[in-house]
Formats: sequence, C-alpha cells, structure tokens
Amino acid sequence: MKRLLPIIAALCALVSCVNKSDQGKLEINEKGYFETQGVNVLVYSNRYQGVFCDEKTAGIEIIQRGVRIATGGGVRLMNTPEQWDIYSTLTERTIDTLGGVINCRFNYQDYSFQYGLTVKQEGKGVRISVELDEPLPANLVGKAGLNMEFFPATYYGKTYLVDGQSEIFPRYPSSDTEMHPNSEKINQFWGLSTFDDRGRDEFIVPKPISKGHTIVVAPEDESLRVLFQSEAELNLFDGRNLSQNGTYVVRSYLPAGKTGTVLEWYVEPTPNSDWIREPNVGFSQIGYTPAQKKVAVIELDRNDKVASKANIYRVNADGSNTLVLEPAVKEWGVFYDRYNYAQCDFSAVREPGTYYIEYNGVKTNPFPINKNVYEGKWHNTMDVWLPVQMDHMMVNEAYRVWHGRSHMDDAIQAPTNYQQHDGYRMGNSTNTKYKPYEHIPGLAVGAWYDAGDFDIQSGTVIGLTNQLAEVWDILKPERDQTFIDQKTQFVDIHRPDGLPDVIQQVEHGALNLCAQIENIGFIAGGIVQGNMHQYHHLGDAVTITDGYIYDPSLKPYEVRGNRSGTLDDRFAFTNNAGNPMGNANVCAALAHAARVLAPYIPETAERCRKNALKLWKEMDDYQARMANRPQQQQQSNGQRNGQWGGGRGGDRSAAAIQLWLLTGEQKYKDMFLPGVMRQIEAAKNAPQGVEDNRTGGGSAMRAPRVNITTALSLLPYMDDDFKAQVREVIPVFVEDAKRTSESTPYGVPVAGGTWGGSERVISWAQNNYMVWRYFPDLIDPELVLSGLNFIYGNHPYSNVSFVTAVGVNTKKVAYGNNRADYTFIPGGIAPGLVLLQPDFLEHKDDYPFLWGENECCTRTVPSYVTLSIGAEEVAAALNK
Ligand SMILES: [Ca+2]
Ligand SMILES: [Ca+2]
Repeated sequence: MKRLLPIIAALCALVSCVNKSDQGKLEINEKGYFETQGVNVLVYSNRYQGVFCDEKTAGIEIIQRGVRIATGGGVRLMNTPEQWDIYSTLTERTIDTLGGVINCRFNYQDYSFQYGLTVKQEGKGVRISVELDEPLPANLVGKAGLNMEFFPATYYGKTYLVDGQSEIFPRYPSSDTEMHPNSEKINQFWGLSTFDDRGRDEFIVPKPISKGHTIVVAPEDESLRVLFQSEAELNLFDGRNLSQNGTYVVRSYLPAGKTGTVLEWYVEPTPNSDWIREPNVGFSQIGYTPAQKKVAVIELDRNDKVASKANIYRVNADGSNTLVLEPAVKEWGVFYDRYNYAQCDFSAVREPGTYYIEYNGVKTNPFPINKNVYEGKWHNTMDVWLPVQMDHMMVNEAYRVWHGRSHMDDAIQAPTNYQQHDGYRMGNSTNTKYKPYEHIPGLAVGAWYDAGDFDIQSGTVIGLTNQLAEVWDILKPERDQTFIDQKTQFVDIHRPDGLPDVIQQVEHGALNLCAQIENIGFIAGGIVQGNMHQYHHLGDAVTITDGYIYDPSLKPYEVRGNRSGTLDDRFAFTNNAGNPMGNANVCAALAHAARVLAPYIPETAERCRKNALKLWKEMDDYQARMANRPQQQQQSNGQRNGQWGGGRGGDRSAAAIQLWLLTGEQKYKDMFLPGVMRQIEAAKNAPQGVEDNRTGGGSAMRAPRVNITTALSLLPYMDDDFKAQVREVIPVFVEDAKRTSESTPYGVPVAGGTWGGSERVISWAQNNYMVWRYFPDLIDPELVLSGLNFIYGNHPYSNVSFVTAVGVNTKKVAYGNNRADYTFIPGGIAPGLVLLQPDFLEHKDDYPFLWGENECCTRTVPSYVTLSIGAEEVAAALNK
C-alpha cells in the first residue's frame, strides 16, 4: 500500500495526542503491557506453551510500528536458542501499573536455578535487570545469559552500531563457530539432540559476531531502531549457524559469584507520538465477480479517525484512472481490543475492469472485477501443492525435481516403552508380529507429508483419503493435469495422464492405508522420524533417510546391498492396537475409496473393498465379544492414540454409510440412519445466542452448532421424505451462520489462537456452500463467498492472500517443506492469524518459521478445494 497523503495521518495524530509532555514514555496499560504510541513492550504476556517448545512467540517482546520485531527476551542457557532448547518456567508475574514495573520470577528446574527479572520504565525505554538470591550455579557460568532475539529478515539491508562502529546485518550466516564436548552441553528437551554429530560426541557453539557496551540495531530506520546499553558486555550472535529459523541475538552472560542485581540492560525502542498505523484495507486479492457483495474492511489505529468515505478507481487501458464510486465508510467498532474497524461497501461497482481502493491516502494494489475471478483458484492446490506433498514418490515439474522417492526404507517397528519427541509413544508391547527395530515390509508406498515436516500422520492420511473421495462424490472434478505413476513411483506436474487427479490422490492415500492393514493389521498412529536431528530436516525429503533398510548387524554408516547400519528409518508407532473399533474411520475411508476408484483403478478399489469389509467384520466380532463381558470391563476399554492420532477412531456410522453406498446392503443403512435422524432432530433445537469467536481455540475445528454435515452429504442418495426433514432444519442452520457472520467485522468466524484460523473459516464457508448447493432458496450465497474473501485478503494485519500464488498480492513465504528458502509451494493454504496475548493478531510474511501462521497443512486441501469449486458455481449463479 502506498501512503499518498501522510500529512493527514500526522494531523490526526496532533488532534488525538493529548499529552505531549510524556511523549514517548512507556506506560503499562490496562492489558498489562508497556505502551506508548508506536511501541509496545510485552513482558511474558506470552509464555512458552510446552507443546512445540520455543515457538519464538514468548518472553520479552517488542512490537514497534505495529510489527513484532523482537522476541524471546529473558534468561536463556544457549547463545542462540533453538526450538528444542530448554527455557525456564515463569513462576510469578506481578504488574505495578502506576510504578511502571513488571516483576517476574523464574525457575530452571533441571538446574535448580531460580532468578528474578524486572522490567521498569526509564526514559524512553525500559531497564531490564536480572536478580539472583544465590550465586549462579557453577555449571551455568558462561552459559546463562540475558537474551533478546530479532527476526533476521526484518533487518536485511539494515545496519547496526556497536560502540559507534557501523556494521551490516548479515544477509546469510557465515560467522564463526567452535566445537565443544557433549559433557559441556546444556541438555535439550527430553534429552534430545537436534545435531547429527556422526558419533563424535560434540556440539557446535556459535561465537559472537560483535561485542560492545552499546548496540543500536537499525539506527537508520525509526520503525526498527532499538538501543541497548549495559555495563556488562553485549554480544550479538547469529543463530542461523545452528538452525535456519535462528535469529539475531543480543546477549550478556550472567556473572559468576554474585547475588542481588547481577545484570542490567537499558533498552530503548523508538516511539513516535506522531505515528499512526497505516490503515490496513482488507479486500479479496482475486477480485470480485460483478454481482457479488463487495465489502472492504478497514483496520484502523485507535488514534485514527474514521474517514467518511473511500474512493474506488478504475484503471483504464491508457493508464489513466477514473473515480467510479465514493462509497461511505461505516465504523464497525473495536475488535480484539487493539484496532478499530470500519466497512466500505462498494457492491455498486459491477462493470468489469481493473480497480483499486483509495482510503484516506492509502492506495491498494489493483484487482479485477469480472465474471471469472473464482474460476480455477484451486488448481495450484491440486496441481502443485498436493503432488509436492506426496511421499514415496519422485515429484517432477518441468525441469525441476521437487523431491526424490523419499522414505524407501519405510518402516521399522518402533521399540517398546519409548516416547518420541512429537508425542508418539509405545507401551510394553509392539502389538504386532514384529520385534522392536524390525523392518515392516510393504510400507514404502502412498501417503502425504503431513505439513512442513515429513511425517506420516495416519489421522491425516485417513481423513484426506476420505475427504478427497467426498470431493469426488460432490463435485466430480475431472481435471487431469498431473501424471502419477505408482509403478515407478513418479509424479510429473502439468502433464495429463488420462486419469482425474482427485481419483489418483484418493488412490495414493488408499495405497498406504491398505499397506498398513495388510502388513501391520491395523493403522499405526504414525510413521515418523525417530531421531530429532532428522525431524527438523530441510531440503529434499529423499535425503532424510539413507533409503537402505536398517540392519543392526552392520555398523552405523556401513552399507551392504540395500541394507545399512544407520538407524534412520522411520518408526511405525503401533501402541494403538487392541480395539478394532478404532478402525471405524479407516473402514469408512477405504469403503469410500473403493467406490470412487472402482471405475478408474479397479485393482486398488478391490483391495480397498476387501480391507474395509475385513475391518468391519473385526468390529462386529469385537462388539459381540464385548457384549458377553462384564459391565466394568466394557467401560474401561476406551483408549487413545498418540498425540496426532486424530482421525482414527470415530463411531461406526460413517463406515456404515460408506459400506451402504458401496454394497447397497440394507443392514448398513439400518445402522446409521437412526443416528443421522437424531442429529437432524438435535439441530432443530440447537443453542441460540452469539458465539464469542475471539476466544476461539486457534486450530480447534469446532463442530458447527447446527451440525447437519452428515445429513447434507447423504442427500443425493436419500428419498424426498429425508430431504424434507433436512429442509426443515435449514433455517436454524442459516440463522446460526448469520449470527456468526455478524459477530465480526469480516463477516466470518475470525478466531485467534496459537494456530491460525483459516481452516475454520474455510470449513464454515464450506458448510454454507453445502446448504446452498441443495437449498439455494434458503441461504444467502454471500455466506459462501465471504469465507474465501477473508482467506484471499479481507482480513486483519495485512491484506495478503493466505493461499500462495492465488491473487494479486499473495504470500511470499510460507512453511512448506521448503521453508528454509523464504519462498512457497504454490497452492498452500497458510493457517493465517495467530493471537499473541493479549490483543495482537499477527501474520508475518518475512519469517516463514512461525508454524501457527505459515505452516500449510495437507488436511486443509479437501475443504479448500470444495469451497473453491463451490464458489465457481455460486458466482455463475449470481451473474446469471
Ligand atoms: Ca492425472
Ligand atoms: Ca535407512
């Protein structure tokens, strides 16, 4: 966005700034953080969550000019902390609002090391001090230090001053490191190691790139400038020598043998009482179809005045611009306590052409209005993104190979009594015919990398197989732009092969599920990396493992034939055996796959059918056995999967529905129908009232309160009476969707959590589409399109499209399996906005490694594709 009239903002600032004498003084606001115009200093408003360890979203943090520039402030035991390096536990935090002081107490339990951290307002900044009751434990001398981390890409092209000497922030890490023996190492979480030391028992210690007593980062740029002063030595480190998601770290070591206040920093960000955040004009980056509603949502600094109108310009063929509409701007109000919101409805603009919005001096990038804007917006996702996620395949695109045939050594039996870093665990038994570390044959086929990492999360494979089959059921997208050859395990992007790509992707999931059923007997909770130093792999997935089957009779790194002594094969976690009811969703997925694959790939379809029926029979037998057992034993039979086991389990009705559709046998229908009817009945009496989306749990895919998803998916196969019953409940559903829509300025359920809410918005709009598909007279089709408009740029923080390569201004970096390259894989759907407590919705586009904001997940694909194709239909109907 370009600022055309900066003077307007400056004038607004003069009007609204009431107390010029305290200009730049940080004060603690009612939300518990230091604030002055243009600067916030957060002191452990956000804590380390404990799930993914250091997420670079906790500690002392600086938000300057509306952008979080620094994070991770606090006492750490490493020069440049990695994700799995330990951090201390916050045991106490007291906020003295009037005194301008925040006191915290911490504990490093592993080292019996307690300390205090005080942040106090001083001058235009804060004084940070570290207090010790006891001298620093001897084994932490030279290790414990006060750190503050800066996001590297934000500082590319900037300088820093060290005691007056000018230096350049390194664009790429090339500073010095040294090796230390492992005996000196601070243990990482759970005794893991992110480092592959090739058996040398050593670790890397980065050396500082600068030292001094005054460091000023980016003195030339007031939006990024921060001053550090200390009597202690200040060091600047570059964490990227150890991990690509490392940061620039300002650090001072805590002194040995001292108590009381042992270390002090004066930290001065750069406030500006004249600064007003530039309005963020949200709109859809793919543009608009002429007949649809067009509402831009403007996110405003609370010190900014809402202008009465905006201007819509058409860009003419000769380069000139014509003002076509001056729509009124209506204030919506405050949302998430930080910004004010306003809406600008320019639906009256219907003539096809290129347009831009100008609001109070801010000019947006251009966007089209034409009948076809929703056409094919799912192609990148199905043509490129999903193929690149395919495991066990070489994936080629024109001259480029995305990755080779990965994990051809899959898999070995996970050992017993074992806990893996990502939450998988094993109990006393393998539950299979395999011994710990024994190779399980036949598993090097099918499935997708779950997200930015390379694991097979079985829940995702089950869900994706079933949902892609559902995409086929509903929409039958015949598109064939991908060559997929399972015999040679080769994929070629942009190359038709005569088979619809959705069908081939269903097969790709089903092949892995069948292989697991046939070789393990059930679906493992996950097939995942056993070693931490493999888990964080970046680069071609073919190099995560050596591709040779593990043979314990060989030495590490020794290779003989197709076997090697390196324990790098993925582990199959099989603690989730025992209860065949846990296979209900697998049964549903395979029965579903069997039906849609039959006309195209009959051999795989037949395998799926046989395995689905086998699982069904096992469930029958199990239930018969259970019915004959005492009550108490029946109740204690519940069991859970590993951390990521979601998707396995479930009740039998989904499987019954798919088996009914597959075989036509009445017994299956008799089983699922009563439950579906109960669901319809319950939906009629769904709770009323407005849902508070702001406290939404991030990724939590809350079921819609009026849950008729199953009923809708059954409609094409049921009689008129069933349809009439479903129709009766639609007004309740629509009322609920409307309430949700009206509860946020963006007209969709904006949820802030530790994982972005894109998926939830997509799923909400997808449900609306399903209702529109069958009952177009009962629901406003704008409830379908508004979900996509949000994903495509009509959202808080910025107006970038969250779907990579879809729209005019789209995400430049996202967290695919190429996340270290500061780029993206086309068609990935970014999770979007994370809520940093207490009020900061964030979506960084210059730091790909924030998974909650930037990690595109495979599981979002089917609902996005359904919604995108649905929007093509809605747009066509609107423009009729
Ligand atoms: Ca194809
Ligand atoms: Ca291997």
